[in-house]
Amino acid sequence: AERLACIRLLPKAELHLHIEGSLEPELMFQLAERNAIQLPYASVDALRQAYQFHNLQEFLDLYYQGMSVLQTEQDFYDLTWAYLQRSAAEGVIHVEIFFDPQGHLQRGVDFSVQIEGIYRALCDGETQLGISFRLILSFLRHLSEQSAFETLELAMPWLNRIDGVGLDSSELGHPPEKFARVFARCRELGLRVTAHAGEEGPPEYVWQALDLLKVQRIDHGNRALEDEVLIERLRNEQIPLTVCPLSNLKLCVVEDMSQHPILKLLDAGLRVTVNSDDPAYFGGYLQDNFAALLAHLPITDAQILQLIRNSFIGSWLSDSEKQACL
Ligand code: ES4
Ligand code: ZN
Repeated sequence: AERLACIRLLPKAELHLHIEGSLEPELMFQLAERNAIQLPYASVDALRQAYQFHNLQEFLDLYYQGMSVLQTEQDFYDLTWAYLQRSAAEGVIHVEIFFDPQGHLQRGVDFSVQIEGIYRALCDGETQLGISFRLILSFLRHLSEQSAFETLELAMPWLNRIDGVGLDSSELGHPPEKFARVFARCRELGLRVTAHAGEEGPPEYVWQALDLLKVQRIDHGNRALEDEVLIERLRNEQIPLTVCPLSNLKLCVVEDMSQHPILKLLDAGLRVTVNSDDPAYFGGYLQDNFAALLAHLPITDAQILQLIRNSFIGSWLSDSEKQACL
């Protein structure tokens, strides 16, 4: 309990957070009512009951359904502001958040509505809560390369507010190579690049993310452990891994928290960070993820400090901003 109190007080960064995945059932119902949308659940409790997943796809089905209540700029603001308030209370001082524009465009919600709401909350978070931020446009990998290019085109007027791009959604069957040309264009535009890889997908997808997308981070990366040569590559280049313990548990990427590979990844010398991914769906925010590690793994104080330090080293803050946090 004392160690957890210390973790809460330490300044931390979160690098892997889908803002739509921070939509708590209570807010989902409020927004549904505000927008006259009928949810297929009788109550907040009934909705929470449904959060039992056997794999990534079962989660994604509810995640895309849940985000359908987000309609107005104010909805995106309220969503983002709620996440920032919770994070500030846990000692988070820097966030790098994903948003999924295609998940909203498909429903007729303009790019400008999404980004104006999210960005205004992020700016308020910086001034009122002292949380610095980066914003990451994530492409849905189950959609086509063309859809990703079209989304990038819609983002062009807003590139001054977007720091980088990511790649998320259904991993199996949608290898990084599908988006090599999109990511090349993004890099030409000066955007930073990251991709989900090795969550459910094989080590080959992590190789592709590195070699074809030329990513600066790997989101998840658990399955890299199946490939010694890949581990050596990740260690040599000190590629940050944004690991998400509670997410891995809820999506059955690991059988039990005591089986989580995070200590193996750390012991292999990789730049591992702890993140909450979709906290409203997976049972907790950053602090809850640390609590789960402490409860189920023989993690040392030095390892905890390393994870927290890695969250700044692996961030997209400038070197001088990082120095101020380390
Ligand atoms: C996601 Cl956990 C996870 N994996 C892949 N895509 C996602 N989108 C939101 N959460
Ligand atoms: Zn994720």
